Amino acid sequence: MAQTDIIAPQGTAADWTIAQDWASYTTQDHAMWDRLFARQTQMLPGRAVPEFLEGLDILRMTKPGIPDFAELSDRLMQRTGWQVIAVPGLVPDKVFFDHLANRRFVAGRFIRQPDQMDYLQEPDVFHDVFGHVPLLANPVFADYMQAYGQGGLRADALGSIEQLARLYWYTVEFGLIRQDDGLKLYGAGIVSSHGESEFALDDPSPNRLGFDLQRLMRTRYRIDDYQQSYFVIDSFEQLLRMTAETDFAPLYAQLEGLPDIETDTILPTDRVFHRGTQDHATRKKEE
Ligand code: HBI
Ligand code: FE
Repeated sequence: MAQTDIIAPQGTAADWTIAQDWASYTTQDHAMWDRLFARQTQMLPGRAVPEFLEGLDILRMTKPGIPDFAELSDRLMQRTGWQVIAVPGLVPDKVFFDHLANRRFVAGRFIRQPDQMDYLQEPDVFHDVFGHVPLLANPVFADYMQAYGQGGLRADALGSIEQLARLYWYTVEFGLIRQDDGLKLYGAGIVSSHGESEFALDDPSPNRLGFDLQRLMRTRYRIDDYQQSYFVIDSFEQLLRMTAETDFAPLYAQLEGLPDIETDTILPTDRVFHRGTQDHATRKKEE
């Protein structure tokens, strides 16, 4: 995202936050949340990492209707010191990183319309809150998100946001994790999507590859369709350790000399959990 539009729009605070104005949601808005919530909570047991489902309970997100950010923040604050604050839509990278570095998660306040059940251009409150917030109740994941924000501010200074954004994309948004009983979902973009929560885990099309920081930072990603490759971590501790303890500056310098990796490529050095057929992407291209 361009960093020229750093001045907050009118009616928005300098840090881009707005009031959630929970009272102004309509009955239809709450009903849309409930519909999406029911669909996903039916889908996710056994597929999502247990910490995600536990987060829904811990934060009482099982209560019907769009969550009130103030109430949610109270619970989250007690648990891990995070807050949820409302923004009008996508915010500039630097603003986004600064909030994360201070343990504030920014969330859209609007909810999708009935004709957008399955596809959205900008993150709405269901993606942001249902998808992202439950894991913020997990102390290790909560620390990872903060470390990512701090890393973002450093990457911004080094001109390497693109590389760091790939880390976010392939972990926070579209990450898979390996457990004793198989792969599980934890990425917010997956768990908030009905189609992708099936596709990412069960479809033969996409690659499922072991997480490797440098490799992942070279890998392009798709914003228009399901991912062609997913990356599998061993644990949230691995993610936190790597992000908090690695000096990314030499890594960025190394990456400058290396070409990007396409979204469907498998390298000889990859740890392959599943070699994708890429049928889904091929089919889409032929359409
Ligand atoms: N703004 N509201 C919002 N939500 C995001 O996820 C977001 C953003 N701005 C920038 C941004 N993400 C990117 O910097 C990250 O995906 C890396
Ligand atoms: Fe997201």
